Amino acid sequence: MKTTRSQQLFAEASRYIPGGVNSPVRACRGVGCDPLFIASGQGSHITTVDGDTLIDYVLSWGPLLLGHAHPEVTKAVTAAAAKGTSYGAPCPDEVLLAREVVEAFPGMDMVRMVNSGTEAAMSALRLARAVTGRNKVLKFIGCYHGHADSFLASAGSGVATLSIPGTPGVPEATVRDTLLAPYNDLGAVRDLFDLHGKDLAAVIVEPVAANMGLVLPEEGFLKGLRALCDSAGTLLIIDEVITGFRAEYGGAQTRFGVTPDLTVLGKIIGGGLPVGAYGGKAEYMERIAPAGDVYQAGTLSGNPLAMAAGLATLRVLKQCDYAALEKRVDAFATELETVLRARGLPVRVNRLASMFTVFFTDGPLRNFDEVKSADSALYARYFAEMRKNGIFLAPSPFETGMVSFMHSEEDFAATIKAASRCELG
Ligand code: HOZ
Repeated sequence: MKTTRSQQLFAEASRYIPGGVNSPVRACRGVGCDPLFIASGQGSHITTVDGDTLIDYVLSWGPLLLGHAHPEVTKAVTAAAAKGTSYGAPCPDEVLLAREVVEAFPGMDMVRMVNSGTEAAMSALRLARAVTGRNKVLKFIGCYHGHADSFLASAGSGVATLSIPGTPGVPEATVRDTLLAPYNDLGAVRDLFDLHGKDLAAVIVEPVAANMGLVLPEEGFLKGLRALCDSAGTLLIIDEVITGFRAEYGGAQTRFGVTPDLTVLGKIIGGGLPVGAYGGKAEYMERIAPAGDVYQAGTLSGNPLAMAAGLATLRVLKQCDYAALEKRVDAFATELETVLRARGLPVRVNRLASMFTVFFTDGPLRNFDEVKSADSALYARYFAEMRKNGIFLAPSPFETGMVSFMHSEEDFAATIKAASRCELG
């Protein structure tokens, strides 16, 4: 069989880059395939270096809610680039984007821009530790908050995809400070508060878990966390890297009516360029240097290109009809589930707003253990078959499908058709 350009590039990449990729999940090991190398993206589609065009439900793992190369975003980035790519000094768009972000989230008075979700989560935890004078953090099994030491224990996303067991390279003391509870299990959280409440700096949670596939919070879960944090003087950090400006404009915290002490953001606020941010109440945020004594810095933070892309993205999103997109995604997910079930497969398609995940199971999906009981070998076959039929899905059962405002009814119909045809036996 002829070697494709993607295969050639992957072979060459593997000589120079560990595993041939710059982030593990995209290597597609979780589904037993080689990665496709992408030449371009437009709207809801990507085109590979071999000239194949696919409907894209990865969307760079979430930021492209406006699809690839949206004209407003491209115009803003191009104009910014013409004026220089980095100053290492403040620029006007930083102020505008900060105001836009602060106004979108009810409990947020101030925000600090960084370069990735990992950096944002790591910095938010440092701030929570400084504010409380405590060290421990509680995270949920299967949730992913980037790759900082404190968050790698039982993490979702690539850690789950590659079944990486512990966290080699993470000091034992750091591991000891990370407490773990199953997602949606308030009882387990309560037990940990009973034992460690006075040492607990923060609880960090994905308000909708999106790094173990899409798992929804049960009624009362997020509010229960808020109440427990209040009773122990622990800060609640809501990680909206995936859900911010996607679950709705003001994020999942607005949708579920829970105000955190600190919010972690990424993806969409950079419109596809590398950005993260963390924000919250002024009394906490003013502890950050140079206003306060908690050090955190970055030459590329508030980068003019990234700020321009984020600002253009949020301005367009503000005019978008989120409810209409959610209704369309819901109908699409229902049809997808029906088509796959009609083939005799156990299947559930979880969905919320413009996110969805196909799980090959009939069982409940409340936490990572239940997610793991879904048939991941079947997901791998489904992924490969769909890709052959022009549909680009997350190359792991522990990730979430993303839809953009650019996805059309024709895209959905083509996806359903591919699902009804793919060979899964
Ligand atoms: N952590 C990303 C998904 N939640 C995957 C990033 C990548 O491999 O590109």
